[in-house]
Amino acid sequence: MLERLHGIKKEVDSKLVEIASMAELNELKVRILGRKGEITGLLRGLKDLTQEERAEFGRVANEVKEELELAINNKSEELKSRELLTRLEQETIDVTLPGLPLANGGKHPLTLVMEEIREIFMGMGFSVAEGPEIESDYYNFEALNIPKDHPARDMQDSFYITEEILLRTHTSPCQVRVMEKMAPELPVKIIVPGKVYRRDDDATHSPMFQQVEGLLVDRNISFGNLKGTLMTFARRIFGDDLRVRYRPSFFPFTEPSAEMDISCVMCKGAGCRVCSHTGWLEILGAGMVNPNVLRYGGYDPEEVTGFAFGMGIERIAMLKYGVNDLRLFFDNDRRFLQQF
Ligand code: 2NM
Repeated sequence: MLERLHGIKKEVDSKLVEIASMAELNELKVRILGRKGEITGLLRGLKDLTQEERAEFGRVANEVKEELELAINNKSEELKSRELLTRLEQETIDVTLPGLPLANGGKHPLTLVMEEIREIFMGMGFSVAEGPEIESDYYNFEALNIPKDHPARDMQDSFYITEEILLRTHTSPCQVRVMEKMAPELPVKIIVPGKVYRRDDDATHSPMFQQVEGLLVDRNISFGNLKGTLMTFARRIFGDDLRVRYRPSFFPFTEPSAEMDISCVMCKGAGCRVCSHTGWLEILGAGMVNPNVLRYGGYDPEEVTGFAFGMGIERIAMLKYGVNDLRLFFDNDRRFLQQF
């Protein structure tokens, strides 16, 4: 039996020299070391041996088996690395082939409109100011002449963090902050773009939306300055041929207050679905800064006056691009976004 064992070892050693493929190697491995292989077969003969012979044979058989396993594994590694080398030598890569195209990203339509509005007001000498989205009750309401019992302060309308802290419902608090910082320097001539938060959620209202508010404080600022500035803005963003009109309105932070309409961008004022057959579209609110707000900002309303305005970016973008559903801006469907 020992002889037979050494015979197997010799046979395997010589086979291993010749073998040139993994398939052949696996075949050999199964034939010698497999469950029904030659080694197993030999071990079955153990029962016919004496105690000592059995011990001796078992020891040698295990040794040989380990040697064979090692030799076969080494051969396997050798074959694998040879296969890899062959592939590396034969395969060629054409480095002149064009690469895979990378899709270009683009700006969101609301970003495009925001940038355009900023450019227009910067062109008229306004600076851009930004401030926190988490505000105190004082800056968001108190300093803007919105009294404690005003409905805008209702928990139903705003996102409160504590009784004194909330997500800003407009960007005006930042305008008070800028006035405080600058007073008594003149003029204050800023726009404040940014996100604001209100507890609204339907086809025309999102709980988060973007605003641009503007403020001009100086000596002798009149409603005429407001009209000129805002008409210039409207014509630059929607077209030179449009008309504007002002309707009286109310805001706690301005007096008098007004809404500005533009002639309908779809039908040029003839009347259509978009303008509910009125020929006019409301695009922003504005007014002369309430004396109380000027005082909160650190200015003397006997010395200076100011105008302020505010607009929703989503609404401007819908009118400019003819988008009929606000939610398209927030769905992030690329088929929509790729059109801008
Ligand atoms: C609007 C309409 C009218 C406004 C007022 C102020 C401030 F801080 F000066 F008092 N900022 N923005 C204002 C005025 C905003 O949004 C429809």
